[in-house]
Amino acid sequence: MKQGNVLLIGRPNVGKSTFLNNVIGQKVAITSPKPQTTRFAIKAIYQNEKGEIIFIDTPGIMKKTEDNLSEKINKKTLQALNEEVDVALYMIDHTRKRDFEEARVLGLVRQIKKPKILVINKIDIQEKSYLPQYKFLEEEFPDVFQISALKKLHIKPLIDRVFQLLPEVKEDKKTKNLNPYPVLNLDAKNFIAELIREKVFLMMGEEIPYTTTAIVDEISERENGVMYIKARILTNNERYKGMLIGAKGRKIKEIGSYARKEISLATGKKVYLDLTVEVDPHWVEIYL
Ligand SMILES: Nc1nc2c(ncn2[C@@H]2O[C@H](COP(=O)(O)OP(=O)(O)OP(=O)(O)O)[C@@H](O)[C@H]2O)c(=O)[nH]1
Ligand SMILES: [Mg+2]
Repeated sequence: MKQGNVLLIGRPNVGKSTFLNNVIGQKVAITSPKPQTTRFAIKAIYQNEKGEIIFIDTPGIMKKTEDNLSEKINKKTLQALNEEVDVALYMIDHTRKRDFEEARVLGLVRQIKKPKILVINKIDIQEKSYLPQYKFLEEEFPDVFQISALKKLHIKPLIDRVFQLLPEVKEDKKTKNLNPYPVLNLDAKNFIAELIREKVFLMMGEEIPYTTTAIVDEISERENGVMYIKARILTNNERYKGMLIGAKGRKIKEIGSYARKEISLATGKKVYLDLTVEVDPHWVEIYL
């Protein structure tokens, strides 16, 4: 069988995590239209009759910025590049112009001395395209695939090609995944915290997600079979806390209810989510 590590790399928002989820067939990485939704490398396993792929989804590399959050997140991607990689998927979004950020990612991709595939994502969008700006890349990358991660278009030929490029290993090397889900490097608490953070990314305006993180303190099963989860959203100042709570606590209720429904669906259990908002100006240093 074939087996290996496949790195997903690209600018923020190109659709790396959407691709991962749709290949695996369930949500393993959170997604949103906001940049650097992914904050650390996520490893998830995909298996079929040909073998197995350990995908490493990374945070999109951002332009150098002053705040230490994005620098810290960028570092996580740089670390992932130093891990053992058998194939790299360099994903681009043809609906966005090529720019300095893209050049920076390309520079990193060039340092990877392993087979690489250029993946042009979002081909379901036709109206707005800068594809000619990316044409020159086709000389550098022998393998080019145009896909739609969201609409699941042309994914199979890409996966087939990945398997061709992966090394052959003996059947007994098969990964024994003890997790109940395909994510290899997140436990239940961290996974649920990610789902909560996704709702903050989806339901709050531009700046707030970057000032927040989510922490799950407790998961326990109550006698009546209800899964009790105690979680906190941390933000770095009082003003954001107020916005997260909303008038009469409406916003936090909305975030909680949306998160609870998804956790319930994912676990097949009734969920009680005790969600609060706290100010912690040092969460980046502590939790990332
Ligand atoms: N139309 C369209 N939208 C897509 C496609 N793939 C992803 N998106 C959207 O693009 C946005 C970003 O997707 P993500 O999967 O979070 O992107 P990412 O590359 O993981 O981003 P970071 O984690 O921030 O680096 C989301 O709103 C997705 O729904 C696609 O094939 N077509
Ligand atoms: Mg992502």
